[in-house]
Amino acid sequence: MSERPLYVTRPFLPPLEDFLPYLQEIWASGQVTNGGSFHQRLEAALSEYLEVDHLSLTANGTLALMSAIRVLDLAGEVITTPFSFVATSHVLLWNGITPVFADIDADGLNLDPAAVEAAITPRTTAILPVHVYGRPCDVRALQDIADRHGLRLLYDAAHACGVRTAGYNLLQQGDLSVLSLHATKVLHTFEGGAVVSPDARTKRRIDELRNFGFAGETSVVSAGINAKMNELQAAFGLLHLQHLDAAIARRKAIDACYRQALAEVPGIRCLALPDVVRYNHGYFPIRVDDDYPLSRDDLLSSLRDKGIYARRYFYPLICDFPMYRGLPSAEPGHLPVARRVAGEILCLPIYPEMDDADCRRVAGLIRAARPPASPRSGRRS
Ligand code: T4K
Repeated sequence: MSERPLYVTRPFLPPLEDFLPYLQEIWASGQVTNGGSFHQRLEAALSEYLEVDHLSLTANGTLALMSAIRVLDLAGEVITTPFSFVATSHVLLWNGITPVFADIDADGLNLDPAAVEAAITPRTTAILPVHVYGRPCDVRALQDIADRHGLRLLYDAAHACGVRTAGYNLLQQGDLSVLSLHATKVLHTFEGGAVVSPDARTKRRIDELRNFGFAGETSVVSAGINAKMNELQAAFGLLHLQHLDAAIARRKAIDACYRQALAEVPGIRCLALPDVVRYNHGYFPIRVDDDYPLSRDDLLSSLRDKGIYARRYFYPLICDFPMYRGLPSAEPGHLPVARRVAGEILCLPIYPEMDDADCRRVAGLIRAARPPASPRSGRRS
């Protein structure tokens, strides 16, 4: 009997009948988008869940970042990480801003504050760090740098929904934080995003920007965009939110299962769990180093041959894509840690629908790998 394929993630989908009452309510109301009742309810419920006061839902995380950049009035150069999904830098280019790539730290895999400070020039207006895999950046060091140099600090918290930190709220760091609620995220609305603002005034400006800049029926106060979340998405988010804690608990169990099963495998390193009150276990990255019998890419291929679709989040580095390659900060040799990590990283399947047998199957295949008969392929320097 062939075993079921496993993907790096699968969107949470409750039984369809659970969603039908929400659809019926939308149909009955006739309001399908533009700030309807589900939109308002999800904004309130998600704010409460995340313990933030000023949250704006958006159509996706990318438009949330675009809106945040506009509200902060960023220009010139913005220092960011090359080890992220490409949207993190694309939003800078779309706003006419030059991304300046700084290296990451080898353990946290987030922007290294020392590298950020070294990258500051007179044209720098902001820092755009990412809490990669929901692992918190060194928020204190980054805030200190921002304060000393008069820079804005915009967090790409696309992966950080549901992460709880001790003594501070991760989503209320810096000037603004942005979430993604894409289907691949721990909480999703098919496509979706959110901006967490520090105060009501900033939230109002984000709300205006996501709605073409309208401040009233006949008043347009900014050159806004259409970044609104519709009622179907918002209703789904409201339903998903009810299952989120259980889903994160299940993810945690899969994480523990992998750690145990991979503990003794030479050349495979699980990242240390971040120092947080609750992690969201949105990803399960491993690092594949030279002590492993296969290159990272050969391991990826051998898993795919068995129907296990792990992913190289994040390879290639953003700075290696053609639209960034020519930047001085993208030069080979400038980002040694990020480059090494991007060559070793592999994200294994993790999602609530998986059971322990799925996890042990993946780990078993990784443990059982033997060196190929022919010379290695795919190993990055
Ligand atoms: N900043 C960061 C740090 C981000 O990671 C992202 C997005 C953003 C900003 C931008 O936020 P959004 O504008 O997207 O809200 C995925 C997602 O499309 C993207 O949202 C995410 N980061 C990125 C890390 O991953 P792909 O190209 O890897 O997705 P895809 O379609 O290959 O899906 C991965 C796997 O998930 C598939 O192999 C199977 C499974 N899957 C996916 C979808 C969409 C399903 O089973 N069902 C589905 O409907 O980018």
